[in-house]
Amino acid sequence: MMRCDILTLFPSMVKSVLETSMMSLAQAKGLLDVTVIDIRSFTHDRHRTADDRPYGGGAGMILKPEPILEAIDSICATHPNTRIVMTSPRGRKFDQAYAQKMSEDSHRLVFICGHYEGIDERVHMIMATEGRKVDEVSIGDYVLTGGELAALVMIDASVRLIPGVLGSTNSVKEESFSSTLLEYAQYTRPVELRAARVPDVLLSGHHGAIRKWKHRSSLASTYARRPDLLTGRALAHADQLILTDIQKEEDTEKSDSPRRLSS
Ligand code: 6GU
Repeated sequence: MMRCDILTLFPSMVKSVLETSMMSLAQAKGLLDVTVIDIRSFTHDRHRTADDRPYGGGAGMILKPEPILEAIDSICATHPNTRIVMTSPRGRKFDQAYAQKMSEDSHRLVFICGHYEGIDERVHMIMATEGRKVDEVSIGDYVLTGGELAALVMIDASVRLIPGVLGSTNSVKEESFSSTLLEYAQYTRPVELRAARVPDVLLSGHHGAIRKWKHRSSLASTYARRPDLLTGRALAHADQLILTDIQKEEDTEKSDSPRRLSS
C-alpha cells in the first residue's frame, strides 16, 4: 500500500490522471491512496495568493513558503511518518530503483509540486532543520512548467510495482530495467502481415526454445538501442557468446549503425 499527498496549485490536472486506468484501479483495490491538496487552501488573503516576485529581481514568480509549510504541518500533525518529495529539476534523478523503493516505502509520501520559477529556498531549509525527511527528485534533465507531471510519473512508475496492481507479477519481473535489459520483441495475431511473419519459434510450443529466443531478443534489442546498458555490466559467459553471435549477424547484415562493445 502506497500512501501519498500531492500539494499542487492545479488539483484538477492531477485528479484527472488519478481517476484514469491503473491509477484508479490501484486506488479501488486499496493498494494506493492519494490525497490531492490545493496549496491555495492554505493561503489566508482574499486573493488566495500562492506566489510572489523574487527578491533581487529576475524573471517569473516564486511560490510563497508559508502556504506550503502550513500544508506540511497540517499533514504531519495527523501523519507523523512522512517523507517529503520536492519535485525539482535540481533533484536526484528518478529511476527504476527509486520507483522500487517508493513502492515499498511505509512513509506517507508528500509530493510538493513546484511551479513558476521555483519555491522559496527556505521551504527546503526549514523542513530539513525541523528534522523532516526531505528528498528533491527530478525525472530527467529537462525543465517542466510544474512538478505535477513529475509527481504523477513517479507515482505511476512506483504503483505498478506494488504486488497486485498489475494482472500478473511476471509482467513486472520480465520487463525492461528490472533485469537491466530491454524487453524482447513481442507479436500478436496475425501470423503474417504484409509479408512480415511472426518468428516460427514463438509458434512452436517449445517452451525452452521460446525462453532462449526471448532472452536473445532482449540482448539484441539492448545491444542495438542501449549499448550503454551492457558496457558497465559483467555479462555471463553464455550471454557474451550470444552477443558475439548477434554482432556477427549484424556485420553480415550491413546494419545502418554497427556498434562495438568496449569489453
Ligand atoms: Cl521533478 N519538476 C520540474 N518542474 N521540472 C522537472 C522535474 C521536476 N524533473 C525534470 N524536470
